[in-house]
Amino acid sequence: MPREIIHRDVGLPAGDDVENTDSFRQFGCDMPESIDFVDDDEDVRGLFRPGFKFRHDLDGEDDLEGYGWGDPTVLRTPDVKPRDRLFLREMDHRDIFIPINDDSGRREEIEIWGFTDYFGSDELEFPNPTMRAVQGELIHSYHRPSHGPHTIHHHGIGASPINDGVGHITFELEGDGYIYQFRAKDPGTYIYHCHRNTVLHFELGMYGLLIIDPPAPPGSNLTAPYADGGPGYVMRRSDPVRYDVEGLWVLDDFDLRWHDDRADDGVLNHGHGAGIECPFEPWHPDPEENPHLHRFEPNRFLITGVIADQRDPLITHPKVAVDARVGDTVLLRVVNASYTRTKITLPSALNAEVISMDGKVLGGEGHTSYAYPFSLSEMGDSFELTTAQRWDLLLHDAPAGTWEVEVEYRHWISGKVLGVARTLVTVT
Ligand SMILES: [Cu+2]
Repeated sequence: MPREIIHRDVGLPAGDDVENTDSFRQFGCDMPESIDFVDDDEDVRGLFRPGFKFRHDLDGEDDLEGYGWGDPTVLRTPDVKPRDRLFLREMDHRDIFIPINDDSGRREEIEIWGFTDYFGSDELEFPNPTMRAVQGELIHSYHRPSHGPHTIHHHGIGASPINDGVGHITFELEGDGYIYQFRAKDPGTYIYHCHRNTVLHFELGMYGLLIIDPPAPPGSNLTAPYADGGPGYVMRRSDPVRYDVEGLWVLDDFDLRWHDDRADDGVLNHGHGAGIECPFEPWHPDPEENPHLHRFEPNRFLITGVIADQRDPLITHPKVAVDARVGDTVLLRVVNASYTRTKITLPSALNAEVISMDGKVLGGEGHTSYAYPFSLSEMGDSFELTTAQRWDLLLHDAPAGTWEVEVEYRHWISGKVLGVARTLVTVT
């Protein structure tokens, strides 16, 4: 039976042209890229109208030149408005050292792709630097790609299609990139991630937290956006609640074969072929070594960029473990950035309350008639998150103790436990 060729493979370079074949492996899919829209020819593709594709030199955005980006030419953001806040993210990929369990220096070198913050550190951080905005702000999120096209999808934000950054639906960014524009409408926990060849780029680390904070109430000594880790305000129903400590728990898993693109016998190891036996790339002779993207067998399990050693999966690294004082209000933002179903179990003594899901406040605006915060004890103190789901939980009046939280990473179909991570909420 002839093998089915999926649409994205049509029109790609064929034959044994090494350069083209490598290009396909790295970046290959036949999607419009933003550079296509600023070419001089008149052929406008897809959903864009003629006249849309002009180069522009960032009308009203010329301060970007001051960031050392030369004379950037980017695809015009339609209906561009004065922004309240700007994020700049550049693509980078490096082997970086991922800590194991704690900050004692034990670590593993792993190739990561990600976004660096132009205003922040030159180091590639994993997860990538948090974007933090204030409810109601008009956001410009400028992505400049490199090493091939990428996008930023601000997951859960509900941007207009052209600002949604879903490569296969709209376009992917080349050249100097694009300024995504959206309104930070609903306070809550989100993620941003690359949406080109998504399964691979997301796995390789192209994501970070996106948090929309409610403004502080009048008279408060805090100003939104709040610092990662707290203190700050979070919406509970229609009211801002002050929290003292914020835990950011981003659950992830790695199949290390996917993170290895170093050529050994001249064949790239990981699966830019996207799980298909394509005509442009010979199947690796050893399928164990070259899983492509149809096989994901995670062998590293992480919380917020720290590996849980499976022989002793307790993570005490300060990026992950939460320290609070008796009586504090603790906000936990839990995000599943893995490809497993994660099951999170909290000690019942913490009496966690679920206040928000996927950037929607339970009982908040638009949800007042049917949704409300609830105690996690009603669910046996456990909950499951599938990929990209987020729950926010409050611990009111945290009781003294050293409380162990457990995460099981369960196979997305069978539910079999593939890995475990634990961390601590310590209240003194
Ligand atoms: Cu990407």
